[in-house]
Amino acid sequence: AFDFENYHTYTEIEAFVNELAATNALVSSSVIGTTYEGRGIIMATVSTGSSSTKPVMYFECAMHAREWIAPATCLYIMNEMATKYGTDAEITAMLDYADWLITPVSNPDGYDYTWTTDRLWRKNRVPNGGICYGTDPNRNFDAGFAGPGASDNGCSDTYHGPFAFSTEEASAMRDAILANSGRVVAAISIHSYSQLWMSPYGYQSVLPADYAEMYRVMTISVNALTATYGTQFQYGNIADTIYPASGGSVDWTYDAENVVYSYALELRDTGLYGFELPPRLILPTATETFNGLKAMAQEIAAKL
Ligand code: 0X9
Ligand code: ZN
Repeated sequence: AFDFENYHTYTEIEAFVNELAATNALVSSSVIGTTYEGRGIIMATVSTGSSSTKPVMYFECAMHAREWIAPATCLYIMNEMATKYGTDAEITAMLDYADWLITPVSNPDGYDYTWTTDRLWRKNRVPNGGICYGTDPNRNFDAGFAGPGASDNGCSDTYHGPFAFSTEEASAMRDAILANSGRVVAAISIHSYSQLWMSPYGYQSVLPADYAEMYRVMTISVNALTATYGTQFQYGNIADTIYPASGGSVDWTYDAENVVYSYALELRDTGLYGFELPPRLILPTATETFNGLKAMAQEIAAKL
């Protein structure tokens, strides 16, 4: 059985998702894009019906390669959703209401590179012509593209790329969202670290029209997360809570597809271990995060 208390290579993660799809009637796996180095970006759909028209909750994990707690948390959530339908009342209600789409490793080339070569690599692995590699896929969405908090230097960790959606990682997510256009009610981008729950915008400090509702649900979600083990999260809009950052996925899902519950999360910790969170903290982090997301999903179901 898959070991949720340790980190896994992309090959292991792909095998797990495919096996879950083969053995669990609620789960199907698909490949939403192919990276520069030829890896398939795998997405799991957890749904009670194959021709569902339910609302969609989209979870994008590990757009940044080194943030290993993100894929670990998303795999835990995927497994909980898939294996506790019909026995756990909350999970049953969530899957009766919505389909859950989960991309556990949104940037597999970068993720693989953190296993083989450089543990702290962040971007994808597209060559930039000179000696530097990689575009930051979370600066590559068409939402304030090439604005504040993004670099036009291919050697920078926040390089936005030559044009919006130049990366397979960002365009694959765009296409997966557009394939469900009108159904997506939540789009969650999972990162580490800093313990933050954030809403649009990142590209400007101006608050969106839906900020009051975004903030209301963030408050409830963070309270549920904190109630689990006492972990403190700050929350608010991206630009003021962490820093201005343009071209991010959740600004795009909000602006382009009107997804009000578009949130970017920074999971544990606040810097003691940083990106290298010890494996013993995977389950506590995943559990509290899932509790926050369950509270969010319940609010959305009650509101919409
Ligand atoms: O800089 C980022 O992309 C994120 N922080 S991280 O340390 N994980 O790199 C924050 C992203 C905020 N979200 C958007 N700008 N959409
Ligand atoms: Zn990140």
